[in-house]
Amino acid sequence: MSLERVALISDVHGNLTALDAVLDDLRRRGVDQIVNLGDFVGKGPRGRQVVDRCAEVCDINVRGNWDDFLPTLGDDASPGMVWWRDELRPDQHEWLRTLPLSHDLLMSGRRIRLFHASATSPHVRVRASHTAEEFDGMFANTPMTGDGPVPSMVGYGDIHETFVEVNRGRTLFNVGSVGNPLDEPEPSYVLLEGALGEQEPGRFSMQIVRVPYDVESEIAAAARLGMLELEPYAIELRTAVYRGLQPSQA
Ligand SMILES: [Mn+2]
Repeated sequence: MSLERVALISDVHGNLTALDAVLDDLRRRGVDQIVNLGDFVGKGPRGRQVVDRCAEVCDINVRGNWDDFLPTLGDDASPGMVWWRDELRPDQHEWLRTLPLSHDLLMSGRRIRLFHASATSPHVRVRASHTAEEFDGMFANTPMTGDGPVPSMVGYGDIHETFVEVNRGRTLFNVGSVGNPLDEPEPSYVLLEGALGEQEPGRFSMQIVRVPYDVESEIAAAARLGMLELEPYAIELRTAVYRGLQPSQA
């Protein structure tokens, strides 16, 4: 029996060069479904094209924290934020705000729950080094996730850092980031292989895939488009060092 392949991508953050490299990799491998865990916009220069591309090619799109707050910002926000907000079309502001916050998959008997940051909210962050309570919370039903069967696997984005943790029959994993990876500079995504919709346990695998792309061409596009906060973006893409941890550029 042939198995299905589901790709989980996240945190594209307006980096169209990285997204296209990952989509090309997906086409070559052959996937049956693409699920995007959110943060389409902000930080990078081409949120508008990224939203359009994802709306077209992803089967499921989930809302991230940036997708949730960016469209609601007023003109008193920082100039960088206003630039990212206004780079999007009004219909995209609306589209982002209507995306679901959680998505459940059944694959080879595994109940897999997917969301952006945590079962509480896209704005509540759970780091790779977390407490036991935070781990439990990722598997719990909440007003955000609804009352479906509780998952045995949970996948998320938000922290831009891949990891897999198995603890007493429950697997928590992070798919990392396509457009703004902070564990290493190469974009990551997760590929699940199994029998989609199948209740009985069966063949199953998950892998973390890394895709090289043209970082300098992405930075040049940001410069050409006049994106603000260019320097911290360039350092993040080249070195995977988060802007909050970069030496001050005062
Ligand atoms: Mn993000």
